[in-house]
Amino acid sequence: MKLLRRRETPSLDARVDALLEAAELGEGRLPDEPVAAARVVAGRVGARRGLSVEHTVAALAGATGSGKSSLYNALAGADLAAVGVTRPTTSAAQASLWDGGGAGPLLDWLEVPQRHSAGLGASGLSGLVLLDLPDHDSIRLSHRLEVDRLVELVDLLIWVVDPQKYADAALHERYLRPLAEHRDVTVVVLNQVDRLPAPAVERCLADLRRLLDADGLAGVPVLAVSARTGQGLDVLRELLADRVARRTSWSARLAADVTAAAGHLATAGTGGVPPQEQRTPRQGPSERALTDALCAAAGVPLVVAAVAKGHRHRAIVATGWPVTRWIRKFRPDPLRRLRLGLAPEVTGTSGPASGGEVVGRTSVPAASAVQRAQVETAVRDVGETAAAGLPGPWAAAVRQAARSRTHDLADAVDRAVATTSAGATRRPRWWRAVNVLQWLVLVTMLAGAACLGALFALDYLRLPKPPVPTAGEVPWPTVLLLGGAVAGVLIALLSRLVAWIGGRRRARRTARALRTAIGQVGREMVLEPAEAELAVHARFTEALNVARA
Ligand SMILES: Nc1nc2c(ncn2[C@@H]2O[C@H](COP(=O)(O)OP(=O)(O)OP(=O)(O)O)[C@@H](O)[C@H]2O)c(=O)[nH]1
Ligand SMILES: [Mg+2]
Repeated sequence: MKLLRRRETPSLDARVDALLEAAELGEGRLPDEPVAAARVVAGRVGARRGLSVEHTVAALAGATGSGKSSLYNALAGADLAAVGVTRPTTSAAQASLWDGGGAGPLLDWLEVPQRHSAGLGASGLSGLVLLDLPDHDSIRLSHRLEVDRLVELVDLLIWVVDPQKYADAALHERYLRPLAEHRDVTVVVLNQVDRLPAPAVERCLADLRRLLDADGLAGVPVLAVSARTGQGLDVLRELLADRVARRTSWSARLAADVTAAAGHLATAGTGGVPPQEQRTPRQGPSERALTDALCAAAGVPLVVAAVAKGHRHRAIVATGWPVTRWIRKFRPDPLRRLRLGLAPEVTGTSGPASGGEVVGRTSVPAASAVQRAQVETAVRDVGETAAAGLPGPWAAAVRQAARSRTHDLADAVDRAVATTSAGATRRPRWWRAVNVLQWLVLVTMLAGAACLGALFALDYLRLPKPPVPTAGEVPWPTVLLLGGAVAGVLIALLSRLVAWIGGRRRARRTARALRTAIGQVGREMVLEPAEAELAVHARFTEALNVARA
């Protein structure tokens, strides 16, 4: 049960950590203001919890003349604060302490030097630090700044209003509405009720409650009091005694601060739009389109054709008829012409993924303007797909992340092409065997030719000819010469056919490998940055959920 409750409501520490994490993740992606505010709140939590948690700082805040100082004096039971007829009267905050031992550093942190001792334990307010604040709607800027500063720091806010000005827009719009999260540490006091007839007090209270409901402060205690006659002060004292005894206002206030700061961060992140269900960018049509565009821009069809042609070219050089194959050598290797098929000179570990740099590029023609535009469109589409359903700033961050490495894309793809095509020059083992066979056949042919030459010479010199063995009618040297020639040419033609098939297969394999390698580059340089940004957003949302709990 305990465990369950802990999971439902994380500790203040856990919430602050989550808020800080969300602020960190939002840095540079969201507007600066809510990010900085979240950090300030986290700092404040650390500072306040290091000070006396045995004391509850309650501040009397309100418009000039509402009777803050009068209430302050009435609660303290002494004329500590000046109550004047000239407005505004109070210009600096002062503090009244009930059993204030140990509250010094707390008041130092609050920067309230004026302190009074209001009494000891018997009052039931032991541990209360009551502040009388200047007027929040002051004509004096210093008053407003003092109020704003302390309203951010105190544990409990007591808003003092009077029957004339309780509906004042300045109070509701500038303070109460933005502090809606702080309803657990807010009390509203309608002072000067002695100036109203009893039925009017009820009407006034009902109207005030309606306004507070509209401010998001439904359920906050609203008390009718009179500092002059003492009416309702008992109830106020009781309420304060209860809050002080609980000693939880400080943490409730900080928790509300964390909730509000997290809420502002969330609003900054979503622009008020609830995040729709997200699609994962991987395996989407946009990835395929990106790979297509990158392959086209990298000249893959050209490379694949060159792989097939290069394979056939080298096969002919290796297995052709030795008498004519040398002619081939004058023709350039189609693959080498693109500066491909050579092991790339990589100054890194290996492969395009290592980030190693290929010295010089391949000679595959650069992508056309149309192809480049298609790559750009595909990259944008990946960003759009990944950002789909994300709210404004996060969608922008994801789109930006998808584009972030576009300038390196062409080089990375070129490296992938160079590395992948390096494997396309492997020489099949049968080439060597056929080559040996070709030379054997040639030697046989030459032997036949030599024999015939010798016979011709003997004949020319009119010398007796030795008996020449025959195969049927045809003498063997002739069989060897012609048979060798025919066999050489036939072997060459057959090899060509096999090489043609092999070239086609190798081209197909290379096309697949190139597509995989280029797809990998696209994934690393476009999809993964976008996904990383999506993960940041997911962590941000998760952190905010913890912080707001
Ligand atoms: N009738 C009546 N008058 C009150 C009551 N409380 C305060 N006053 C009078 O209202 C005037 C203003 O009171 P202060 O206590 O000085 O008001 P304040 O809110 O501290 O004003 P600033 O210090 O200027 O912000 C004084 O003349 C008080 O006597 C009350 O409950 N009933
Ligand atoms: Mg005053």
